[in-house]
Amino acid sequence: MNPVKQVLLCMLVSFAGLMVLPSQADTSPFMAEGVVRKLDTENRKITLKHGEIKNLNMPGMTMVFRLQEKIDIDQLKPGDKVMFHVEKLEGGYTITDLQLAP
Ligand SMILES: [Cu+2]
Repeated sequence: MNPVKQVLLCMLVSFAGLMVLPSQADTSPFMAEGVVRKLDTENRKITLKHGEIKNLNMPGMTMVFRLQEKIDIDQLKPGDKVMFHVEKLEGGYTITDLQLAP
């Protein structure tokens, strides 16, 4: 390969990298891993043993979260593995997205 082609290829690869990386970081909210320990259907609270929650700077632990209205608590049972997104909102740590882990 001649040097000019090499430089052009290098620029192309760098440009492609710039296009891809920021969109990945911005569009997908951080999903933490957890295991359901306890469910409080009446108060919409869930006890999870969770892994690191990067967006909250929280290490792994077992704790209680509130569940946002849109999450169907009836689909969950103790022992289920889940992926979830949590935010610190007024009233405490609130799960805004939750899916059963594959
Ligand atoms: Cu925690």
